[in-house]
Amino acid sequence: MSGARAWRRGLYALTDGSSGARLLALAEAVLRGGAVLLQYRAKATPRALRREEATALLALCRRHGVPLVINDDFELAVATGADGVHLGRDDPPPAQAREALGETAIIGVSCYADPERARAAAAAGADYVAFGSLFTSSTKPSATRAPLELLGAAGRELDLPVCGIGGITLANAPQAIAAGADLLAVISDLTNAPDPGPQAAAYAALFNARDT
Ligand code: TZP
Ligand code: MG
Repeated sequence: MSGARAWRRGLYALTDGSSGARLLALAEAVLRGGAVLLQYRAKATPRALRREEATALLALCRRHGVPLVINDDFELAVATGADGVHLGRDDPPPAQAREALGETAIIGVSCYADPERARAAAAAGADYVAFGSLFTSSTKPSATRAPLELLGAAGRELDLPVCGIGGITLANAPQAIAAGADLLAVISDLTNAPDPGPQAAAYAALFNARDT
């Protein structure tokens, strides 16, 4: 992916299950705003439509030089040519996704609040590890809570970007970054914003402020 935006540090925008024009407008806005990575997360969307949507999002991501990661379904990533997959405990193991997607694919693994799971993911070739929910999430209220300290500890131990997820807002994002998050995975604080574009830009600025 020559010309690709560096994806290892910054805003990781996740789609919210919407479809059609709303989905594409959301994706376009957050990409314009400066998201470094986009995840297609559409757990309730029928399979045929998922393929259509992933294909449309991939075209959009290519225009912005941003990788597209598919949640759960590495076969959809293979079928559409998306850049990677994000896997949780109910999904196939990272090694199986690597086999199917190849060496250059981005494979992310949910580690909840479990550093041992992050070690195993790193050993299995994950490209980033995610911890959360860091804060109370309206999208996934039942999610395990993960202490912020896990972010820094994992970053120091593993040579991988560390992603924080769950209940992240512009108000608490600086705390997560200070604790060691390289990537902030966000849904509702983007989709609930009056305009997701400037909201994404405000997240991007949090990282830029620390980088300079
Ligand atoms: N995993 C832990 S919390 C969460 C996921 C997928 C949802 C994140 O959404 P939000 O709206 O940013 O809290
Ligand atoms: Mg999953």
